[in-house]
Amino acid sequence: MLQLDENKTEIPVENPDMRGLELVRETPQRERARRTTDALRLRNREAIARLWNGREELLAGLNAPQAWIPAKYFYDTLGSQLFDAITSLPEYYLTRSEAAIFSRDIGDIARAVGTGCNLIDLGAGNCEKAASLFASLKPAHYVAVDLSADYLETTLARLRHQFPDIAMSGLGLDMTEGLSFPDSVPDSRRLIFYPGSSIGNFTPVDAAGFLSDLRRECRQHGGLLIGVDLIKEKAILDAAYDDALGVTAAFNLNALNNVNSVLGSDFDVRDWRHCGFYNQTMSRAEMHVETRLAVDVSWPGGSRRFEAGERIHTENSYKYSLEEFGALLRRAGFRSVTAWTDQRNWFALFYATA
Ligand code: AVJ
Repeated sequence: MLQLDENKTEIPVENPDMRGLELVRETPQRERARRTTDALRLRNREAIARLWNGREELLAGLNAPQAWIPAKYFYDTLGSQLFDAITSLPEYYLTRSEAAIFSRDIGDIARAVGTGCNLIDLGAGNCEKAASLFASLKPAHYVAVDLSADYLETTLARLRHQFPDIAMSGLGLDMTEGLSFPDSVPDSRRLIFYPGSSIGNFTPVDAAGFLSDLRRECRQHGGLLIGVDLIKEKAILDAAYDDALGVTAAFNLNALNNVNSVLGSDFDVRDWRHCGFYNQTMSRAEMHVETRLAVDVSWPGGSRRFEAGERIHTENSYKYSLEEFGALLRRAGFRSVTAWTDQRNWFALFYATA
């Protein structure tokens, strides 16, 4: 366990995206809230229809000189299944490293967090990660937040049966409405749980904004338990985002199918190849789709030509040092910050108190 000293002088910020941190307060809350949805995983068509209503954002991205597609377009049902498959790949160490921290340090973590909290699980999905903490954390109430309320209800029905002492609610929260929880979410002793390094999909500036929203939602005596992928050797990160079996490639290219179904465009997946690598200068893994030949892509009301080798940027996954992320948490207003890492120092679990 590592106690990150509150009074430590700020570490120099080398990441260019972090220079604008002070601007965060000026970012309109609505815009920030909309972006938070990118980090959530979706489960079914109904939820996706709700989340993918940002047709304008998608069109702006496709028409931009450097084209991009919001990362949320990965997660239709197939995309979520492909992501689950990614977590079993030998190259994708993130999920296993985080699990290793939980299994080795759960006693320590439970002592820091205490029992009887109101556990709020962001992007709960199948609720598996949170459920594995129930025995140690003994939450009074479990609130599973995901875009698909229907999917959550099925999972919660099973969990309620298994853990009759824990009050449970599912929240099909569309964070485009802002990140504030309804009155049904208990006010006291909130523990917000945000595992998997999903925070990496935000730029550091947006992450700072999102973390201060979370800080606010923690109220008094609350805390945040968050998983963060750490900076490491490029070769390891390159492999994690470009695996030998091509599962990450399928996950990435599937975004084009999802764009077709939303926009009515005619991307042919066969024309595109996966690009996944670590950008050391930016401290982030990047995914792009790259066209193998010059193509014209059309949709109702528009079209675009992509020259051979041209790319569409589909995801950023930022990596942090322990010090950088600790500083980000303190800037967001969290007070004491504790971190646990796995044996190789590849992944960190932070506990920050409001
Ligand atoms: C779910 C956002 C944490 O960034 O590592 C996996 C998504 N992208 N392989 C990540 C992802 C490529 C993943 N997160």
